[in-house]
Amino acid sequence: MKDSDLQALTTDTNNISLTNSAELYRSAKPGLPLLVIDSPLCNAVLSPYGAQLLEFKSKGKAPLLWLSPKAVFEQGVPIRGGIPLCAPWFGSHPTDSHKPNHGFVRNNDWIVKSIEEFSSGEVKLDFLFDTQDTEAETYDYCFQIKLSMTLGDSVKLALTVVNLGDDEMPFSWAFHSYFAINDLDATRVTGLTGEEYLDQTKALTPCTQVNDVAFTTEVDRVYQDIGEEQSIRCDREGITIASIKGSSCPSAIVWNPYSELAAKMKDIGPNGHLQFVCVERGAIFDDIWCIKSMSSMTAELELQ
Ligand code: TA6
Repeated sequence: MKDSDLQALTTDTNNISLTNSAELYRSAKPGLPLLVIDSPLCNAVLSPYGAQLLEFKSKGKAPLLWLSPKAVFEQGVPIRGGIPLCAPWFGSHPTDSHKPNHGFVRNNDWIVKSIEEFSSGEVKLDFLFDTQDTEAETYDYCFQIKLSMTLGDSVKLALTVVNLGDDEMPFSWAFHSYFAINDLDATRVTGLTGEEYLDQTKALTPCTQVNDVAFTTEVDRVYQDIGEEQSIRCDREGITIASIKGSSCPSAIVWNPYSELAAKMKDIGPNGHLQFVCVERGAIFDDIWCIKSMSSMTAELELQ
């Protein structure tokens, strides 16, 4: 999407401005265009590249999301932090290891279809991704994704995927949300106790989540067919850092790379793992969506 198209969309709004990652985050030029929201209810930064919410803070509250200080703002590279959307596959491609991890929609430009401001103070942005507009990728299926974000006291995401092809389409996806924390030892994820999970650090060994999820080593767990709500808590302070509520998001993934892996990842780096946990919601593995020809499926997620 051209900067001039984005400029045209933002000039009519009171609370949204267009800026560039090179200026905002002192990232390498030319950087990526970003939308900056300063509304009565929240502050947020979004990237049309990946249709990714990068920062979100409702007024009077702590920042909800973590954006890596080492994030790269460059075409072809996913932005580390915020809420990347992984799709149409999760993790490595099922048959071709050369294809990008977590699919290609987080690594491509989306169209900003509309920006609306409501008298309630909420701001709604509609993003569109269409495989027919994406020359960079060849893919067996033809689809459109509509992603609506309503930003106010909370983040409301609504995802609709339309299968434009003649055959049924498998579609794996996840909102790979990075939540900001400041006390990893005391951080717990609730709402998954008693659930079965596949441990990605142990070649997908099946395990049972005995207590709330704690982080004393690398955690990379896939829970399937789970309940709607989880939360992230800080036990030491006795506070809830984030609430996560999904509808038609049957899977959850909980990830923290811990010290060794974080240090090896260029866009996280040493001690970066102390600043975030990922609690992702979507439809992966056995929960994968199968969308009939010319049909759609929809999911919603609310974070606050
Ligand atoms: O969701 C957890 C995970 O799949 C981990 O296995 C880890 O690799 C992480 O995502 C980050 O993946 P990325 O491709 O963004 O580096």
